[in-house]
Formats: sequence, C-alpha cells, structure tokens
Amino acid sequence: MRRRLAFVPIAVVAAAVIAAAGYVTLQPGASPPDGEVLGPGEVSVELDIEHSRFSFDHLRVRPGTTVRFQVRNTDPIAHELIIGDEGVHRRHATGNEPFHPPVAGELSVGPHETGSTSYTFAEPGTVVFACHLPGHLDYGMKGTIVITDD
Ligand SMILES: [Cu+2]
Repeated sequence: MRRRLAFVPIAVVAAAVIAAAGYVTLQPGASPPDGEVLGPGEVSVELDIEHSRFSFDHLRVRPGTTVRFQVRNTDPIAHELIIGDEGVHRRHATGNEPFHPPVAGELSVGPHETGSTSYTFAEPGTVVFACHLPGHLDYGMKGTIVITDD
C-alpha cells in the first residue's frame, strides 16, 4: 500500500494507540488506493472508522461519479458520515439532525455497525465529509473529496 506523506502523522498516532491496545495490524487508508481518480459512473469504496478516525481523508473522483460509501465502524461508540456543501455541514454542526438516513450522503453508524450511503458528485469542485458528533470533527473526523477531470 502506498501512503501519502499527509497520512504519516496520523498513522504514527494511530499505530501508537493500536500498540497500546494490543492489536497487531493497521492499514489506514487501504481503500481507495492513493492517486487513483475514481469514476465516472458507479463506484464503491470502503470507509472504515477506527479510534475515531476515518481510514482515509482524501478522495478524488471524476465529475458524474456516484460513490457508494460502505462504512464500517469498529469503535464502541457511534459515529456518522455527512457528505455535502458548506450549508450541509453548518446545519449538522448545530446538531439539529440527530439521525441519518434518509438523506443521500448522510449516514449514522452505531457502535460496531456497518452501513452504506451513496452520493453523486456531479460537478468539479471540493466536497467535505465529516462526523459531527460532539468533539469528533475537532478530533479530526473530516476529509475532502475533490471532483476533478484530471
Ligand atoms: Cu465520529
């Protein structure tokens, strides 16, 4: 697995946590492969959550790509995946939508649960994904999806 430099500090921290917990292996960012631009059309990616971290914080897709996010929460606490523009994240930051779906791109995952949600990235630009449960965003549960023709 190739890993961008930006992953290294997080990986080091996560590895330390894992070591303390007695686990053996860690593969953050295993999916999708770095540098790959996904789409167009329908694609599926695995997004794991472990120790309140998403398994990747960057994704690149072509315009017109519908991504099915298969989210696996390995933590003993709940998380969520919220994908959208600034307005979407502002709304969720205030905590007035405690549970998801049914909105596309919004998913709640309970402790040790898995779930999926699909989101279509139509136009070039940047879209943020995050977990807005209290404290999780500040802890680092966020990432960007760049929609690009490259
Ligand atoms: Cu969370």
